[in-house]
Amino acid sequence: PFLQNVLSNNQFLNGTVDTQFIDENPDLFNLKPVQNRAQKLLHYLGHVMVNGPTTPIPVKAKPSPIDPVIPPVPLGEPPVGFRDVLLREGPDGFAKAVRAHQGLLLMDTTFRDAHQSLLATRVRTHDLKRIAPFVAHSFSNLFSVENWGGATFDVAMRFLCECPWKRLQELRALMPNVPFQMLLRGANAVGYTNYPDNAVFKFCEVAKENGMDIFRVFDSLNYLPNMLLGMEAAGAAGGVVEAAISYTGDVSDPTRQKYSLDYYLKLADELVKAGTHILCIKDMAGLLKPDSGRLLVGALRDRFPNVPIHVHTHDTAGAGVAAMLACAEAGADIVDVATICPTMGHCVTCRISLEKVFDYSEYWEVTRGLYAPFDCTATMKSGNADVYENEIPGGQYTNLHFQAHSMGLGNKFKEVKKAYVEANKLLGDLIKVTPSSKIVGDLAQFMVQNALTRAEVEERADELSFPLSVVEFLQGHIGIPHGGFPEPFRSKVLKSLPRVEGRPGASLPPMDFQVLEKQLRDAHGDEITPEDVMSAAMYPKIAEDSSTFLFAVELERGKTLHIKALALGDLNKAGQREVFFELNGQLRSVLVKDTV
Ligand code: 3PY
Ligand code: ZN
Repeated sequence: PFLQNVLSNNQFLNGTVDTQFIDENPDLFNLKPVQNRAQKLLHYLGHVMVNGPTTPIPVKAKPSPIDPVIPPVPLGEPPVGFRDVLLREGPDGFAKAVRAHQGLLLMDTTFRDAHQSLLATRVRTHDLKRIAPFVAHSFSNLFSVENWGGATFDVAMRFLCECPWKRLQELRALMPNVPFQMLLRGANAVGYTNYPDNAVFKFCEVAKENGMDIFRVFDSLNYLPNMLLGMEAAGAAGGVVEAAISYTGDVSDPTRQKYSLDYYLKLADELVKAGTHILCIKDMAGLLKPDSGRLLVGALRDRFPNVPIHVHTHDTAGAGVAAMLACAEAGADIVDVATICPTMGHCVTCRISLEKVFDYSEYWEVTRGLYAPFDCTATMKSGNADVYENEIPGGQYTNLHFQAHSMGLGNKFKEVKKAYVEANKLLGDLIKVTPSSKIVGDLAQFMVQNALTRAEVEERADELSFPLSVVEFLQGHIGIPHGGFPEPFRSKVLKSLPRVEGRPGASLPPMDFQVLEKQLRDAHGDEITPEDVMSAAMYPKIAEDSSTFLFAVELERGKTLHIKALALGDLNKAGQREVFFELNGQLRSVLVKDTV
């Protein structure tokens, strides 16, 4: 409005403007407020709550209009499953029963890792809940359903305006018989950097109270002190501890010996010594070829005859099913599957009704269509064996591809992947998984953007302005990589910057949950739960912005709207939903067309 006023001012238009102009024309400041800003904002929020976020996306794909068919579920309680053993006998008895079980067991990753990798983590609680009773009734003999942790916590709050805790509670109520499994990033919990120790312990405690059973604990550098911390936290909470060794390189390749068979076996020794209930090989990039899987799992089986072995993979190159079957033959007790990849349908050896698998796959095939704009297949049309070279983990592979397309740099993806290989070498050949994979990715993008080769980066390391994540990694913020930090690169980048000695969490001051809770109560009223406190502990800014809490929107200086999302109404005949808000203490509602 100020500019409009200026542009319609005669004196201004005549060009007779002097320094007195502003003082002599107070009318310039008669700014009419834009009307209905609050109502527009409520409409926008209502739209996001009903139809999901409208993230700018690089593809024209629209959500499919076809409604998923929810397969029928018999009346009554679902059959008894492995969770019954866990509740009766505790984590030790559960691990014994798993090891004693004849035949291969499955973990279904559809509720977490599969959509994290293929649909940008966007599957909403709504679609998970619709199929949950069917899973409980039809697949009661699953080892577990992986449905929480990893990136889902962050994405639920950041993009879906959902409370991750509510998701866990609701699924627990619908699937009482199947163990739930989550991915805990060790000392990084469900975040991207190390938290104080007490935050990791408290997080596990609250997760267990909300129904979590099995904690897959990894560290992005396989840094043992961080892994032990996460394992201790999960164990102290009463959870089943599944220590996961992140796999990279190729154990069967004599020329790739930084991560050799001996390296993995020694790490496994430490994890078993620390009392892990289950040992996991976490092949987050899908690098485990059948021969390597046979070699690694066979050696672990011989060494630890009593410890259940669980193998996780991705199907980036298309060899996932072959690798999992090789691991099973070599003695793995549990492998991971999804309705999508490696498909559950292939695992016909697993005493799961094929007919039920068909219904399940059909539900997800159609539901997947609802997420078409986020589907990696929108831009990625084939398997990618180049993952054996670049070792990019599944979720990051699709993410980087998507990002390159969003920026109109689809043709640069190959360059980004090549730079990723070089960045990894610069950093000393790391295990690459969240968050170390992001650090390598940030360095790769920095190299592409600035057209720098590895040799140039090495030579000019003391003068370049590296991404913060790279600097912090070199400072030791997420732990110490196998083989130590790369020198002289590290010293050249850091110069006199401080270095963290040893395990980062050990030198972080404990988090004060009482203070945090009080801050939340002061800002949002008394309905703050321990779960809200944990959300704020993990992601202070995002939890604040998420619909779990009150929004405070400052329209202009001194004019703040306090908005609380209250409820979503049922679908009316016109295909709309009424969305209820509290706006500055008063009840308001908007009607929003449900386009999903
Ligand atoms: C995560 O950390 O979210 C992962 O899925 C790592 O593989
Ligand atoms: Zn994975």
